[in-house]
Amino acid sequence: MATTLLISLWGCTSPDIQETKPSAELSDTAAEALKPNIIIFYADDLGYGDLSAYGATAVTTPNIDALSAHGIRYTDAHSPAATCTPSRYSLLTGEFAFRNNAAILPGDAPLIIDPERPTLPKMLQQVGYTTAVVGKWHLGLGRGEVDWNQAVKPGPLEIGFDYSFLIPATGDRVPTAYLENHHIVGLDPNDPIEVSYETNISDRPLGTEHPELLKQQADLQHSGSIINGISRIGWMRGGKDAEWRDEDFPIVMTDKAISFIDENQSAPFMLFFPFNDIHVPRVPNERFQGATDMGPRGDAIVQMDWMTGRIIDALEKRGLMDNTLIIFSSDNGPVLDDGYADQAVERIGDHQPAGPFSGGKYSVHEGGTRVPMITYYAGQKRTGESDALISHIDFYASLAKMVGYPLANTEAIDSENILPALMDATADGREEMLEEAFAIGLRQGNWKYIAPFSGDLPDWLANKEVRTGIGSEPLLYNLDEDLKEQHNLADAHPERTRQMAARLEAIKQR
Ligand code: NG6
Ligand code: CA
Repeated sequence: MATTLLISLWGCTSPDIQETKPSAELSDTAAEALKPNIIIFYADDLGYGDLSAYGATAVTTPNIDALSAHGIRYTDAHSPAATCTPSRYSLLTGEFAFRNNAAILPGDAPLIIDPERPTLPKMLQQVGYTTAVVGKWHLGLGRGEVDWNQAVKPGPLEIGFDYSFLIPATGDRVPTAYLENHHIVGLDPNDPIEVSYETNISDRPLGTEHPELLKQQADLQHSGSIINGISRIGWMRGGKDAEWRDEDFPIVMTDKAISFIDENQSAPFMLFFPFNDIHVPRVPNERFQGATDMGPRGDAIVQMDWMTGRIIDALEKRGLMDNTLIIFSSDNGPVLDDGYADQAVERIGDHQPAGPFSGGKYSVHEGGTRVPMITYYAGQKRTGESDALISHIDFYASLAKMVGYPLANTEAIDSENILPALMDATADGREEMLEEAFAIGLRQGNWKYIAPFSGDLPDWLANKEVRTGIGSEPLLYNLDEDLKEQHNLADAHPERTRQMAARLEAIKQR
C-alpha cells in the first residue's frame, strides 16, 4: 500500500513552523502572471475533524497531512454550501447557488450551468490551460430527457473542460456507469441503458424487495435498483456491461487523473478532482476495508488519502511539484447516516467529524460548510496555519488574479480575490461571507447571522440527526465566545441583527 508515499518523499515534517519558500513572488501585472498547474482535490462530505491534520486520531491521513505540513492549513475555510450541487455550482461559476436555484439534483437532471456563461475552467482555457474534471459530477447533464446511449451533452466539455471522466451524478444515484467525455464507457449497443427517477423500469432486483442481496441495508429513497450489491436512488435497466464496481473507484479515478497529467504536462493544466469519497454508499476497495475501527466511513477516508497520495506521487515522479498549485478541500460538512446502514453512527467512538463545530452536512451552522482546506505551492510566501475567512466561491477570482485574467463586471460576481491568503498564511481573507444551506447564514468577522427560512424542505431532512439551524426565527451568534452556536443573541443585539439581515438582502439583490 502506498499510504506513506509523500512522507518518504518529503522527509519529516513540522506542521506548526512557518517557513519561507525561496520561490516565485506574486506579481500584480498580467505580464508577470503565474501559470502553475492547478489541482483541486474536492472531497465529498468530509468534515473539519475528519483528517489527522485537523486533529483526528481514529484515522490517519499521512498524504494530506504532508501537504498540510508543507503548505497552508486553513481554520476558517468554507464550502459555499452545505450540500454538493450548490457548492460545486458556486466553485465553478463564482456565483451563489441561490441565484440559480441550484439544489441537490436527481441523477437525470439537466445541466444546471448554462454553457453560455463564464466559468472557472473556461477562464483558465482562455489563458492557455488544458482543463479536466475526473470524479463525481452531480451538476446535471444534457437538456432534459437524457439518452444515455447517445452523446450526452451539454456537460463538462461545454462549460470549459477539455476532458471529463465522471460518475455522472453520485455513487448513490443511477446510472451507475462512467461517462467519459460524451459517452458511457463500455456500453453494449445491444443492451441500451435507461434511467428513471419516476417509474420503476428496473430490470434488476430492488432494495425494497431483496434486502438479502445487499452489502448494506438502505432507507426507502436508496432502495431502487440494486447494482453491485448496493441499492440506489432511482431505477435503471440495461447497460449491464457498463456497470461500475464501487470498490474500483480509487484505482479507476486516479488512473484517469494520472493519464491526463501525463498527456498534458508540457503546458499548464487544471485538474478538478471531485472524489466520490466519503459520500455514501461507502464501499471502499478491499485493500482499505478494515483500515480503521470506524467501519466504511473511516476506511473511505483512508482510501481518499491514498488517492491523493497516488496523484501527488505522480506529480513528484514527473518533476511537477514545483510548478503545481494544489488545493485540497471538501464540498460540505460531515454526515454519518446518509441512507445506508454502514455502521458510521455505531462505530464513531470519540471521533468528532465536524471538529469543534455544530451541525454538519445540510446545516447552516458552521459544521455544514467549515471544512478542511489545505493549499500547497512551492511559491507560497509563508506556510503554516491560516485563519483567513475563505469560501471556495473565491477560487474563481483568486485564480483569475493569479493567471492575469481580468474579470468582466458580470463575471463571477460573488467571488472575491483571496489570492494573498492562498500564498501567505498570514494574509487576510474575506471580511464577510455567505453560507448556504436551505437557509442562508452571513458571517461578518466572527459574528454570524442566520436568516429565518420559510421555503419548502425535503421530507427526509426532518429525519436526519443533524442540527440544521433552519427555522423561522432570526439567529445571531458570536463565534468568538460560542463556536458551537448555542446562544442566540438576536434579541440581545437587535441593531446588529437588523443590520446583518439588511446586508444579506442587499447581497441577494446584487
Ligand atoms: C439526498 C440523499 C443523500 C445524498 C444527498 C446528496 C435521500 C434521503 N438522501 O437527497 O443520501 O445523496 O441527497 O448528497 O435521498 S450531496 O453530498 O451530493 O449533496
Ligand atoms: Ca457532498
